Amino acid sequence: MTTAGLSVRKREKMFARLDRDGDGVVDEDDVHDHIDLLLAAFGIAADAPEAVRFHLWGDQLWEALSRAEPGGRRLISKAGYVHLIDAELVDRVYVPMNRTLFAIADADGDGLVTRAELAKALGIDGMSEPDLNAALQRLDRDGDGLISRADLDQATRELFLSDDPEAAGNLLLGSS
Ligand SMILES: [Ca+2]
Ligand SMILES: [Ca+2]
Ligand SMILES: [Ca+2]
Repeated sequence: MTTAGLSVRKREKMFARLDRDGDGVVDEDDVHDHIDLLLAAFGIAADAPEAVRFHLWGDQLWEALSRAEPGGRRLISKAGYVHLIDAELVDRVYVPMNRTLFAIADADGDGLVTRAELAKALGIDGMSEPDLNAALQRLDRDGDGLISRADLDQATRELFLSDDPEAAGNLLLGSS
């Protein structure tokens, strides 16, 4: 089953998070302020290699979004953001960002994380225990209790692109 417009509503939510100063448009400072907030939430030092990479993805996101805005305005509207997010941009920017969070959680580097590690990495450990268990069961597609990088890649794509209300990727939005 799909719900028409669900992916639009999820993108609007992501836009609201990006608009750090809440003025209804996203500018370059919003993008990098948003990344600083993520880095702080995940305890990544501002001068760590991961932090530098996150800001490079911020630059790419900004470039992709701002180039397409009519009239050369260096501001992104909500409608512009919703329209411009596509599979290519998700794979270029959001999938590698989430892979980096995954790699931080995957301390032994075997490409698998436990549910608890993943919850921490995605900042959804504030969810209630039953919600969290249900969420992670959906992310863990083969049910072995571990989440693979491929599970997370798929969930990241679903977050932006899927209209399925049951898609595991919807969980990455968290409960807020
Ligand atoms: Ca703004
Ligand atoms: Ca591991
Ligand atoms: Ca699994």
